[in-house]
Amino acid sequence: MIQMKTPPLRDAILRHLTYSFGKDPEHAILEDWRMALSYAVRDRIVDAWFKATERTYDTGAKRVYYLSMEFLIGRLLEDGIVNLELVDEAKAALAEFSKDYNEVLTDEPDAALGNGGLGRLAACFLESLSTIGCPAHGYGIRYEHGLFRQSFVDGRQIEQPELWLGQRHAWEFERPEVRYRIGFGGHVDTRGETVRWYPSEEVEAEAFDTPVVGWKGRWANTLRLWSGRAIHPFDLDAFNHGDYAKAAAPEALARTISRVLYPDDTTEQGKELRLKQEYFLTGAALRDILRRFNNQFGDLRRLPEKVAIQLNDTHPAIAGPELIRILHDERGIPFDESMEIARATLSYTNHTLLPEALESWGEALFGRLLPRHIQIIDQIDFTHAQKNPTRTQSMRSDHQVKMGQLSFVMAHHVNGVSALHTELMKTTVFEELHHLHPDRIVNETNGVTPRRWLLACNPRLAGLITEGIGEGWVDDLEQLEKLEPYIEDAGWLERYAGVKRANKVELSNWMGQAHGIHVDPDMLFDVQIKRMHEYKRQHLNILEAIAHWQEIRENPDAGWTPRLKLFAGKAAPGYFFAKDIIRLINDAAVVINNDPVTNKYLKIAFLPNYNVSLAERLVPAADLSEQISTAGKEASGTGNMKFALNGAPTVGTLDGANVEIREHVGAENFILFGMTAEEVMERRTVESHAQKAIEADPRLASALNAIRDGRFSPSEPTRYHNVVGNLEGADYFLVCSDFTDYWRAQREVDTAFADPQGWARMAAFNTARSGWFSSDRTIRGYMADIWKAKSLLDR
Ligand code: F58
Repeated sequence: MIQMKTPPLRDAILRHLTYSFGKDPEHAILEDWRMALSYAVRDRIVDAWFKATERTYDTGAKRVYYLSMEFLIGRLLEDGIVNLELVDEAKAALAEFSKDYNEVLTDEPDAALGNGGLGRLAACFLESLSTIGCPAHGYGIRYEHGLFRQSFVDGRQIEQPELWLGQRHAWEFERPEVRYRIGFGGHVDTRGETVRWYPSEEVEAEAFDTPVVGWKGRWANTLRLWSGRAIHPFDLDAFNHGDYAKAAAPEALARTISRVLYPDDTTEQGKELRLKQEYFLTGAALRDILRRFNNQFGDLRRLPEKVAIQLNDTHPAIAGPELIRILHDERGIPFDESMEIARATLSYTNHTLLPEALESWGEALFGRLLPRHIQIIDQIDFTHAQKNPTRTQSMRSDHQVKMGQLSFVMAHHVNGVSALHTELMKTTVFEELHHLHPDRIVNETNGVTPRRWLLACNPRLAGLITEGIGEGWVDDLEQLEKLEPYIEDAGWLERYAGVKRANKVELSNWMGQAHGIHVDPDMLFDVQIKRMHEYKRQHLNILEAIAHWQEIRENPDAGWTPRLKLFAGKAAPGYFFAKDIIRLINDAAVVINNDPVTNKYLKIAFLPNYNVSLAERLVPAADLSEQISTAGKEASGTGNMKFALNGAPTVGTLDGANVEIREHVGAENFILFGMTAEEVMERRTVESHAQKAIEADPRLASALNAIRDGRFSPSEPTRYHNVVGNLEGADYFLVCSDFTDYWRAQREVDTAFADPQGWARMAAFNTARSGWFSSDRTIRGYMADIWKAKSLLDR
């Protein structure tokens, strides 16, 4: 490899400004500066990247492939700067040109190539894989439009297309030489033992690579995203006949496949495209993996020894049948052996037990798009049934292809994402398969990368920590426990509280400037930020706020703890109930914030367009973390970990990773409420459970009445009848039944927050004891228990 001397960052910026972008400092616009700095940082990442690639080849090490329909990476410039420890140098270099560091960083669009936790987890994992030095690739889709942009008009969610590629993007390398043909439809030809699939439609997948650098630039892996292209991009004949639309049609059609990220709703037409996207990603990734394997090792029987493929949920589950198809149909390996090789290579992570979120495909659609794969699935199913004669459930029932069953059977390990969720997998969706394969389900509780979610987003706290215990915590987060003795030191605790206060001031200023929302930073910042979903129960939160408001009005001088309730989150465009909840929160905010009697004590704000960058602002400034899902429904949660780490105690149920957070930080530093998963199942069997809860709690009844009477929607009093009707009726997520205890827990919070030192202690214990929730720990778990992969860094 050619070794070049690394120029000072300042010189590199200037060089790129001049020669990559053709601008001098006088004429450069903000975007030019952002691009020049990004290229200067990227150059250094590339050096680490080449070294890592070379070492992986030289050692012949096993490689990990993480297949995911989503990578919610957000902005990348700060990530690179922080991991390469260039913060001071970058600030100084920009200052020389009178440019503000933060302004340059925030010029970068937030790449929202994911919906929520599942996609963000994939991004944290990539960073941890690089920090650990495990050879790995992420494979995904290069969506032209990520998750929609959200704004509010009269409190209602409006969706607009997201345009992250509308500005210049600094991080990807186009690989025009890496292209694969991906087919759909057509027919299957069987001649004796030989089976061949002849697709009727083909598109090309083209690779775009983004290097992902780990801590201190010791290692870098690749995120390879596929973009759709037409094989024959242009119909010259049509063009010559003057039909310009027809001439451009092949290109438009092929590009549709990587055009937009699915925002989690399902129309029939949309479903076909989604299935195509899933096969597009998986087919391209497998060809690429096998090409690389073939170049280095050859013998396909060694695939499981050198390759571990992780399926992020069932979305890439077609990998099982596709790998068998390649091994058997194309390479001539007997079916059963192909199935065993595939199974020994694949593993699957489950992220949800919600029945409506478990993927299944109508067999007519599936068979039409993937005629050979549906045959292979039947053969997998048959083989599995023969080996397990007591089996009752099949991969095909009710004219549906069940992707969860397929993924389970085709994986050597299946993991849950928190301890509770893993146990529930064994007793609910995968009960039968678990009994047949008792060693297959394992737990790998989620984690978050401390580089982004503490060091980068909360520099004040990171500084205080490093001052006390050194910087070892950054890639060994459990070292945070060394902070515990400091918590007993009143002076240190005051500084810890000062950090939080400064973060709150910074957030308040930003909210004022960006959104015209003015708040007092001494209020308790109570934050619920996540996708909008009934099981996450944002409506429980707003109901409690309304009840609280009513109580303050009745007795304004009772010494209330001032509180700001902050919300952010997007609802799937077709999820009307969730959109009603957004509107209700916004409507309630108008009335409550304008109430002169109460607004010293209670304010509500819903910040639009929640994304990774907004989370990075909110997490460091939160006093209280709302994790209030119906027990048994949130597989893990990862926002809960970010808040705990940054010193916001949780008010929460015993759900997902909340359970483990409470165990780690200590029950006295966690505000628990609500039914357990077991009690939830029991409660559902109680007739009129919601009515009973309402009759027993006048505060709840009164809050529901206010909503029903149009107190927050005077121009349209019936606006929330559907919401109230649902809560008083089926109330599947048990909002009413958990209300009273939630109310009690919130008053416990009020009392605790009124003692600033006591609260700071709780917060600091949350930080000191959250080290276990690093995604480095999670990835080490996957490496040891599932992938059997090793780090190539000498430590
Ligand atoms: C989330 N799932 C879980 N799905 O809800 C959360 O508890 C967990 O912490 C996280 O995964 C990581 O394990 C999730 O984010 C999605 O966004 C789906 C994407 C595809 C469409 C349906 C939603």
